Amino acid sequence: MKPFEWIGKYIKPYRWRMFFALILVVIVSGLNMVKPYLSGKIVDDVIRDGQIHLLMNILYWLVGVTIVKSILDYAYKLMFESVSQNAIFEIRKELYTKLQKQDFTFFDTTRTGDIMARLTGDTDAIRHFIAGVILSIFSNSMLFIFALIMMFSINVPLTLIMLALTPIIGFFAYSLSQAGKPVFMKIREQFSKLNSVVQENISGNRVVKAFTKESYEIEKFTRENDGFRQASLEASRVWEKFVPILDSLAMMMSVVLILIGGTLVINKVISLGDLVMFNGYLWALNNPMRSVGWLINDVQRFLASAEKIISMLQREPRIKNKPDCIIGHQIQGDIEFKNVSFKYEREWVLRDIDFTVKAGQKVGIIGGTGAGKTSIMNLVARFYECTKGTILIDGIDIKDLEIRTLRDQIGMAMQDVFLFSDTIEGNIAYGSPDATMEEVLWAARTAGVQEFIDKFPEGYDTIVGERGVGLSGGQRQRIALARALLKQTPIILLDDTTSSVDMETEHRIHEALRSISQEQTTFIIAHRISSIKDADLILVLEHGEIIERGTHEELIRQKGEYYQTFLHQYGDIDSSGNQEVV
Ligand code: TTP
Ligand code: MG
Repeated sequence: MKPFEWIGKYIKPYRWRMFFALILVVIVSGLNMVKPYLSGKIVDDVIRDGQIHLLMNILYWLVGVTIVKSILDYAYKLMFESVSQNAIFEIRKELYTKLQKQDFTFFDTTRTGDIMARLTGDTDAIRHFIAGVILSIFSNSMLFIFALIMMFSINVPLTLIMLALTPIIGFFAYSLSQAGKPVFMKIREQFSKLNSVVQENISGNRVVKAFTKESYEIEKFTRENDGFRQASLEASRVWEKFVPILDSLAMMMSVVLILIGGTLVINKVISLGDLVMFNGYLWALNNPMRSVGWLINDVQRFLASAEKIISMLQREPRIKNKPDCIIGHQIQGDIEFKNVSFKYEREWVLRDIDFTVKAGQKVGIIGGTGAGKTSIMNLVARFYECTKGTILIDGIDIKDLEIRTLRDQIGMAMQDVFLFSDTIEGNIAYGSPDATMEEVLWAARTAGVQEFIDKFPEGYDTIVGERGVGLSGGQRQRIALARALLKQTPIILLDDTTSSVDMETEHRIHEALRSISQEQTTFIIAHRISSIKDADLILVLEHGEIIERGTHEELIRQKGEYYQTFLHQYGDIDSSGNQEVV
């Protein structure tokens, strides 16, 4: 979609308001002609002809016109502002809604700064275009036309001469805008660099302190800060070079006018009042020419911002509902991976993954770092689509299920826990806003949140900071677990959820989990054997492949990779694999 056509869509609901505002602009431009006209009248009728009684009338007119003009000015500016604010309100809303629909791949490949820029700087460029640029183009054109009409009515040749001179101002103004363009672009770029340095520094403040890199960070900031200063100074230099030229040209036009106009007055072709009038209209000829360069820049800036916003609005997520997807299916919990292979980009991350889980069974997944455990979870929840093979839930290909139907029935505790800056209770109930306090407490007890909650004087009402600041890693994990459990879904995915809690607590949590999740199909990813040893099926993953599978006992008997891990974690106390050890 073309930017102008696109923006028209947002202005259309307010077309009458816009139309009315434009009418007011025409009236105000007309009223702007009154003052020079009356000045001419004063010179001719009052001063030359001595009709003193007209003076009061003229003054009344001047005051009246000024008041009406101010009121109308105020009214149309407000109208334009309200149209632009309403339009960008819609644009922001659409952008944000689109953002919610985007998949993991989008967020993997788009920088936060870019998304923020679309929602702030770029939408502001759109606002400026509607409230400033459109208005300015229209009102300048009106002034130009009105002034020309008035000037032609005074003297045609003089008007033609003045008109011939205006393109010179236009040319210099355009050159100024072209010279200014890269500089202003640089200012904006420098500003966004400055912003990202600050943003990263604040997010990473702990790492900065831990490695005592404060001075390095200050240096980094100073570099960008200086870049910003240089760019701004450069802009002033360009500006200061051209503005005197523009001013002098405007002055030259007055000189030419006085020269030629004066001669006409002496030769009695026009009156002195006419010359005064003419001089008054001259700015209405100059002004549009002076603005031309900036308006072109502003239009270009609008086009650039609009194109970026349009492309974000048009970007379709790869993961989306099929037109005939199954909505509202009540999941039982049978899960089957059929020859599933997967890559995020180029490298294969999972190869030929093949397993079946019956509803209510517990699956443990163990394997080294980067083996692909989290990726399996990502596929079950359809955060990414498998590259080859099929994933079936209750015999239905998950690509045929409505995304919401699927994800609403999956409780998930992710590996990198994210908590919102809200109360602990708010965080636990994030996915289940209708849950009663009893249910929240039950989830909290099961996940072991209850065990540490007394340490906080405000208990469940304690507000946790951004990303969970103020809590230990293990505490955060337990809140995330409670959040997943509270949803009471037929499928639960726990990714490394108890890695940061002590063995003792972990044991209690797993006991509690076993007692509550009889009917729930549960995936537990872990590095510790203790977390998964009771699973109905344990998958041992290595470099994206299942190298061993079975129950704990079977795997111990196989004396393979799993057995080796077991020996590492429990020592050689009982290498026969007898259960007392674990
Ligand atoms: P994971 O599936 O994240 O590996 P893991 O969960 O088994 O590892 P850990 O125990 O450390 O949690 O990653 C498998 C590979 O996929 C790894 O090489 C990194 C890559 N990968 C991506 O390229 N993009 C992603 O978003 C993720 C999650 C992984
Ligand atoms: Mg992982």
